[in-house]
Order: sequence, then C-alpha cells, then structure tokens
Amino acid sequence: MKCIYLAAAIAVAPLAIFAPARAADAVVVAQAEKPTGQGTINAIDAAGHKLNITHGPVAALKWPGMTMDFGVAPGVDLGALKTGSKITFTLTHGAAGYVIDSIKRAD
Ligand SMILES: [Cu+2]
Repeated sequence: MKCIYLAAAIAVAPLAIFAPARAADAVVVAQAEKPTGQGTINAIDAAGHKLNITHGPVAALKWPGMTMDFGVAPGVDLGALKTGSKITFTLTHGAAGYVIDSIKRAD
C-alpha cells in the first residue's frame, strides 16, 4: 500500500507547484465575472444610498427574480437615476451582504 501512496504524492506534486499561479488567475476571472443583474428601480433612498429594485434572475448567484432593497457603494452616483429607470448593475459582496457597485442605465 505504501508505494501506492508514494506514487500518488509524486503525481500530485507538480500540480502543487503551479497552484499559486492558477489561484492568481482565478481571482482575475472572478473579478471579470461579477454577478450582474437587470432590473427596474421602484424607489430611491438618496439619504440611505439604497435602491429598491425589481430584478430578473442573477445567474451567477442562482438568485431568482425578485423585488428587494440594495445598498449602493458610496462611489456610485444615484443622481442620474429615476423611479422607473431600467438598469444593469453589478454586485460585490460587502460586510453586510451584496451591494451594488456599478449601475448602467438601460433605457
Ligand atoms: Cu434579489
């Protein structure tokens, strides 16, 4: 049995050497594929920097479509948005769950 384990260790070793480079690649891919959703703004809470959105499915997160409140990252300008605006948005995971970190008007 011992020689089988040894053979397995030798076979795995080269993969371990390349693992750090692959992990770095994976991070870049994850950033390029941020969860993206499309929806319609129901309400804008400018003071709280929040939006209520009815959004379609977010495939990357396996979310169904729903109506919900989202916090919006401080750098995102809500001034160009109106109730009823159709938007495409990306999400990033913050301390308190997912927040919108970019918004594009789709109408
Ligand atoms: Cu939702």
